[in-house]
Amino acid sequence: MGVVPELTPDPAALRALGWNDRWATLAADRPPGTEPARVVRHDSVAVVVAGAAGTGTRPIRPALPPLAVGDWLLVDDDSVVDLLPRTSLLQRRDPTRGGAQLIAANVDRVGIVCGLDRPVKVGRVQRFVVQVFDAGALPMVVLTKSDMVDDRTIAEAEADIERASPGIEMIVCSARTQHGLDALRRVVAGRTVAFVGESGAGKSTLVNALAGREIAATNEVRRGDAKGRHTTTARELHVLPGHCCLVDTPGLREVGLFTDVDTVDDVFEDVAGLVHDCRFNDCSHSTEPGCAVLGAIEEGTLDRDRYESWQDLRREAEAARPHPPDRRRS
Ligand SMILES: Nc1nc2c(ncn2[C@@H]2O[C@H](COP(=O)(O)OP(=O)(O)OP(=O)(O)O)[C@@H](O)[C@H]2O)c(=O)[nH]1
Ligand SMILES: [Zn+2]
Repeated sequence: MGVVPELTPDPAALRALGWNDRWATLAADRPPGTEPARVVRHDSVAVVVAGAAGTGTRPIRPALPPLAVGDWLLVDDDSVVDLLPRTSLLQRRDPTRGGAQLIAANVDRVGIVCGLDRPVKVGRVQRFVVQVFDAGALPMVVLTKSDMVDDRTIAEAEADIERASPGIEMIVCSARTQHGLDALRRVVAGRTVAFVGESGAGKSTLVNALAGREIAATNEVRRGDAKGRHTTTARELHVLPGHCCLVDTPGLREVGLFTDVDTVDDVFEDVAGLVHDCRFNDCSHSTEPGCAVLGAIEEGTLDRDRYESWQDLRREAEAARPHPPDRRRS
């Protein structure tokens, strides 16, 4: 169905897509003949948009800034006319060309999905946390497939994540047994939430479990190495009951940072805050006397691995050379 103005627009359909007063205000003075619609699917040449009158496909125009799933647009019968200013933008460093690759726009929360059937990679979680803060959204870790492991494995995974990313919200769940899904439902209700994580982590299965029906494609993990097969190939926004929009993303092999050093320091505030107490301004935190970082590691109040992650991610953020912060969101 096309987004055709002759049809009676259904305001409830817009609200189910995450429409609220903010968007209504931004779209109030729209050009005649245009309608608001949200990007629910993106492939490289076209977007599928959903609005009050249904869904339709629109080609991507080079004159517009790059679009992402979750964007709110003004569209007419055959083209995208305008992009409404975003509340958040999740991106990563493009692994082949450098620069930014857009993952999802206007997301409130990002669930970093980890399958408990494989070792939790805390460094990956830390990267995602930085990138989610950069986006202007709130991160949480979703430990899924709890039915496949014992309680001790779960407790160890939680402790590892807490040590690497203190204070991060965690939800343990299983799409198979439904354990923890009510807690997850409460968090996603009324929000736009993106699931990110490696292939085979269980993102699409979670989307289906939350929806109560098969809306996202899933696939068996390869036997032997617990690796996924990259079943999800396009980023897609699914509309669920309870005014929740879920963005399922293809498994990412790499999560190169596309952010600035200040964002890394904000996320690692417990480490970054210490350096002001070092005796020397140019302290390298390796051998200097009166080094607050080394002191904290010695006292056991700072985890050495977390300190090293902070340094690595800072270096990477510096090298990525993103736009200045005021131009990050369009
Ligand atoms: N036992 C169990 N298996 C699960 C659970 N969730 C997912 N799986 C299985 O894990 C495999 C991968 O799940 P998917 O949901 O396709 O993983 P994905 O993260 O979407 O993978 P990509 O689309 O490749 O990024 C499938 O065989 C699922 O059946 C769970 O809670 N318990
Ligand atoms: Zn120092």
